[in-house]
Amino acid sequence: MTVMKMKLYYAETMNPRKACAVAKYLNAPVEFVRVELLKGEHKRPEYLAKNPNGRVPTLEVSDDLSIWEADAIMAYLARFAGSDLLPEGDRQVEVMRWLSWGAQHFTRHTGQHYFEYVIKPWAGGAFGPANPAAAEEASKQWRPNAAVLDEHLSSRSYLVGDRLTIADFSVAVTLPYAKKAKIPLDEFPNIARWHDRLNELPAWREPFPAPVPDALAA
Ligand SMILES: N[C@@H](CCC(=O)N[C@@H](CS)C(=O)NCC(=O)O)C(=O)O
Repeated sequence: MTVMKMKLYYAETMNPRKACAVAKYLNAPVEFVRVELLKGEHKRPEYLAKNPNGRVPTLEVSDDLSIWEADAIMAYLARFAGSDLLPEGDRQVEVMRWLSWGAQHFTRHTGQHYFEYVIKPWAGGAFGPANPAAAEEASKQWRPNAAVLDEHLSSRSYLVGDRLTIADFSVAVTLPYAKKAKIPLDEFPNIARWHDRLNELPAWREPFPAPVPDALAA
């Protein structure tokens, strides 16, 4: 195995945002490598060898270890740093619960808004025009789930044990885009307050190492 500096392959989109924010928050020893999605760099054989899904982010740890899935990359970076962003014991189980819930019940729907109002305009017609009906349907599915999170946050500052963890970085990932993506965040004041608190972190506000193209800006 060749020892090398870890490389974090990213684009300025929502899933890499999690990995970049945690890398920046932890001041992790990674080299950021920008992947140009509109040029299809993520579908080239050399990239597919690191991540057969052809998606970003990917963390290349060594010649024979590449980690894909943003949540797993955050967990790896937290463990690497010995950080409480990934706590031990029961709190780790709680983190896993929120990661799973976020993917299945929260970001699944807010991600539809992000796709309609951020990704489609950015992709310049490759996915067609924004579909407001699809976003409205996503909001409908999202509201009962958002109500669960809003209630959870009514007596807490963060999702788990009242300390910042990777669960916060994960579940909140679409919220920087709430206005642009027309996510009805105003209906859930505790979620909005929680996100305001995350916005106090420079690593959350500006997770990417280079300027973000206007179309992808939060
Ligand atoms: N579940 C994956 C999703 C990764 C993902 O879909 N990334 C998007 C950018 S946000 C991507 O690479 N899209 C390009 C494609 O699917 O071709 C993760 O959490 O890392």
